[in-house]
Amino acid sequence: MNNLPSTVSIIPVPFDRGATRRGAGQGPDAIFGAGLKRKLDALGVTYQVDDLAALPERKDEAHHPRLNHLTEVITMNEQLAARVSALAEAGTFPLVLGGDHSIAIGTLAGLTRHYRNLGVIWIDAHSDLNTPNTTPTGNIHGMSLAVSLGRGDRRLTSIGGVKSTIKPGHVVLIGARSLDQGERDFIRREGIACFTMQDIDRMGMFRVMEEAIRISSTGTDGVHLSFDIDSVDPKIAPGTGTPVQGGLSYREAHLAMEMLSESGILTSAEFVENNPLLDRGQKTSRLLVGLIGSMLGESIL
Ligand code: Z70
Ligand code: MN
Ligand code: MN
Ligand code: MN
Repeated sequence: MNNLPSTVSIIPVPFDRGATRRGAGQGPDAIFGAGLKRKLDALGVTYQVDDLAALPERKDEAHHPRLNHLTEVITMNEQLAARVSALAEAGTFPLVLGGDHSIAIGTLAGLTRHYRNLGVIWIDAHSDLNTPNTTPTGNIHGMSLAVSLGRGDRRLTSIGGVKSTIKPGHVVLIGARSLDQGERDFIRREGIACFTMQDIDRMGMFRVMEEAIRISSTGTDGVHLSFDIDSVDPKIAPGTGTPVQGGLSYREAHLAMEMLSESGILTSAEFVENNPLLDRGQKTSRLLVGLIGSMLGESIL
C-alpha cells in the first residue's frame, strides 16, 4: 500500500535550547548522515530540503523563571511557524527534523494557520503538557503540546499570529510512561485520548493505532504526527536526552508508521529529540531513517 504525499518539504531545525542537555541541535545532520536522502530516493519520494535562517548568536539573555531560554525558543519557533505555514499553504507535506520537542510549538503554529481543525498524533514517553505553573524543570520542550492547545505563557501561545486552536478531542497521546502530576490533571480535565505503555501492552499496538487514526481523523482537515524518539525503548534508541525504560519496541514503532502510511491521513510530521552526542554510533539516527521510510510507504514485501 502506498499513499505517498506529492512533495515532502524537509525542514531541519538544529535547535536544543528547549531541553537541558545539548546535542539534539545536531539531530538533523545526523539523520541526513544516516542516509535519509538515499532512503527517500529509493522510495521514489519527491522532496526538497528547506533552509531556516540561522539563529542570531546571543551573548546574554534575561532570566525567565520557569521558562528556560524563552527568547531563543520564541525566535526559533516564529521562524519555523512562518516556514511551515508557507510550505503547507503550497500544498507540500512538511517534514520537520528536530531539534528538541519545543520546536513543535512552531510546527503546530504554522500548521494551524493553514488547517482549521488539525488532528495531532503525539508519540512520546512524555506528554509535554506542562505550563509554567506545573513544570518541574522550566524546560520548554516539556510544555509544547500545552502551548499548542493554547495553554501557558502568552509569549508562547501567541507564536505564529492568527491561527486556529487545536482541540483536545483531536489529540492522541501514544507511548506515555513518564507524566508529571500537572500533566495527568491536564489529560483528565481536557479528556485527551492517552494510550499509555500499559494500554499498548494490553491492547496491542495494532488496536491502539486503529483508535488513534480514527480519533485524529474524525472531524479534522489534516493530521500531524509529532514523533519524539524517546517513545522508543532506550535499548533500541539510546540517542536521546531523557531516556525512559519500558518503551516501544522496534516493531511497535514501525507498525505505527506503517499503519499511518496505509491510512493516508497524515498531512505533516516531525521527528524530534534525536541526540547524536548520546547515540551509540548511528543506531538512533538509522532507526529514524527507517521510521520515516515506513511512514512514507516503505513496506516489507
Ligand atoms: C518533564 C518536564 C521532556 C522530553 C523530557 C520532561 C519533559 N515532564 N520531554 N524529554 N522530550 O521537564 O516537563
Ligand atoms: Mn538562553
Ligand atoms: Mn516530547
Ligand atoms: Mn519525550
